[in-house]
Amino acid sequence: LIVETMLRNALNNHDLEIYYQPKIQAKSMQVIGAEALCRWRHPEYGEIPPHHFIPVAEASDLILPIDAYVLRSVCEQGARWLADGYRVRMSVNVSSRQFMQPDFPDLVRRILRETKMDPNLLELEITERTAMQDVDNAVHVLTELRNLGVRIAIDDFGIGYSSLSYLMRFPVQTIKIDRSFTAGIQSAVNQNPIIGAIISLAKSLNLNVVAEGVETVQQFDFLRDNKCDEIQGYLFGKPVPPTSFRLTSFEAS
Ligand code: G
Ligand code: G
Ligand code: MN
Ligand code: NA
Repeated sequence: LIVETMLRNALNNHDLEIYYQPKIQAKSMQVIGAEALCRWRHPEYGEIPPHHFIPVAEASDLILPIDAYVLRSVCEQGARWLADGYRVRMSVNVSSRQFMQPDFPDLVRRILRETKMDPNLLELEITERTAMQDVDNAVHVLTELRNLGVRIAIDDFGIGYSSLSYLMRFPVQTIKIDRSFTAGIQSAVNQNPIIGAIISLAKSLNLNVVAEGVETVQQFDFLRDNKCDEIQGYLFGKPVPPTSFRLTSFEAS
């Protein structure tokens, strides 16, 4: 309860900061997207990463104004970059609770209108678990969101193995392979067939595939050779404040 009160104050005082982590297109080595990840700037404890406070927020309704604040800030940033000539696809994590709100699509519509953000440049990341909680509802909500022109990514994909047959029902454009699979890649030669299988499944459904948690050149080479479209991870960049975000391309290896 104390943490909740402190977090509520942080939200009111704008002590929640949004960091951006680059997504690199494997083929061109261009930075084509950014995932927004929030940080709590605490006066005493410094930067608190989201896994310490998002679960607390998710256990209360506090996650709703937090997610709304993040969504609005990200759209403002995306519109600003676009005005400066940079088309960056902005990805935002949506909590299960927020996704289940009946007025969530309305909230997204309102924020897009008020920030003048290009809907095609906004991607909402929904975890596989959230999408699977109530499949019929998820199909309905995702369809409404798609009708606004935003993109949908299924985050942390691959851990809930039952979902493959449902994937075809969801109007999504992207899957993000869970970090645990990337961590299992030790060399450019395949030891774990699952990640290759996920990529080919996704490709056969015409989905864009992102691998997250890429930390080594070996992992990058394996993923690029296996036709993974986009790479995200410390190899290319940690989450950074928008002023430090690199908007151009990387040298091919
Ligand atoms: O950076 P870290 O590993 O601590 O992030 C942990 C989790 O916090 C990730 O699963 C990420 O999706 C989540 N997260 C980060 N920022 C946000 C946010 O703004 N809203 C929601 N709902 N989750 C977030
Ligand atoms: O669940 P979600 O995918 O939203 O979580 C993203 C989290 O993964 C963020 O907290 C981010 O800091 C973390 N992350 C991003 N890249 C890497 C990486 O290369 N290695 C590790 N260990 N974590 C990463
Ligand atoms: Mn995510
Ligand atoms: Na993820």
